[in-house]
Amino acid sequence: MSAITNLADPMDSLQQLVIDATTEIGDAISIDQLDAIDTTLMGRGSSISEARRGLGAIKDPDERRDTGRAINDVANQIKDLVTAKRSTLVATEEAAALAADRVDVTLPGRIPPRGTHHLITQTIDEIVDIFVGLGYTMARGPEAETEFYNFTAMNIPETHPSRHESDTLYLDYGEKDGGVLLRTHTSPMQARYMEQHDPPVYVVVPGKVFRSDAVDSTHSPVFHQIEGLAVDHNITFADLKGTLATFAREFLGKDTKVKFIPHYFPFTEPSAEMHAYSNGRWIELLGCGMVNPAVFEHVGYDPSAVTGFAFGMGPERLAIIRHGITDIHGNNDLRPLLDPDQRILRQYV
Ligand code: YSA
Repeated sequence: MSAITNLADPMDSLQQLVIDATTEIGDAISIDQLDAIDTTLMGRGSSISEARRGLGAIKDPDERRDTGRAINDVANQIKDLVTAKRSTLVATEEAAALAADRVDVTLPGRIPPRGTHHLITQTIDEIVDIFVGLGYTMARGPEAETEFYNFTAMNIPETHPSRHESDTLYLDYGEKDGGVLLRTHTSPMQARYMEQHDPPVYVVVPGKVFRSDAVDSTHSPVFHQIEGLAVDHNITFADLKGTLATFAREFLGKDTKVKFIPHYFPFTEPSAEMHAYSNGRWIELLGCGMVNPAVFEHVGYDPSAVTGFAFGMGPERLAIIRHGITDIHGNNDLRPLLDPDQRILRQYV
């Protein structure tokens, strides 16, 4: 840039300043750069302000006035050039920001991954469907249950070991009906349902249950049961066996071998367990029996007018048999069902 005071003719140097400033301002590529040029051209140490300071040294008043006017003209020209360039740069920078933020509304949307029911839920739904097909309805009950319904109404004596804290998880909700606990089976819903409904009753009740069980290949401390209850006139043990064997063949395949072995439950008499043959061994699927008349009395049914059977099955065990879920040695194992690993779960969508 020319220094006006260094040139012999100040008018020439003002002309040169405009030429140089026009090029410099025209070449600016950002507002920051333009601000810096503006300061150099018009600021305190600039040629323009130096020239203004030098005006006092011009003795001739006409020459001083003409030089002063010429300096002001040049200053105004530079100001106009900076203003024009600034609006061009603002428009360019805005256009660039808009282009960077542009949303392409024609792009295809991102499809969120689709969830599915866990295999245990699928198993429960399928089992309930089979019983609905046999004429049963479905009900649900509370997971936090009273000691009365979980044990007493099911004819389980005060001294029974399953009432101990080593087997049952008690909740700290006061002493109502003997105390509150996490239900250890779905059987309390037998009593709750019969209190609310007159016979005949054909109902299944799926739900979560809790026990102080250690995890192993067939046990989990939190698992599911599906309770079944049929109460009518003249229901016999043959009805129980026929219903449960039909269910097993429907769910596990028509060649499924099942066996009933005697067992003891305080709420059924006689009682049995049904086992299924799978993978070279028998595996217990459910407990069952003819409803004990003492249970009918607890709920206000006349034990001389009705009979019934009941069962409680474990869907986790049914799922591992049905889908061949095993440990690395090939033995049925429910632990993979408790694992949130997507690589396992995705196999059962
Ligand atoms: C029996 C007679 C009836 O008239 C009605 C219901 C019953 C079943 C009884 N309430 C009961 O809970 N029996 S049980 O302790 O043997 O459990 C029933 C089924 O739940 C078992 O056959 C098994 O399939 C499953 N099970 C039990 N403990 C388990 C389990 N599944 C996974 N983890 C556990 N810890």
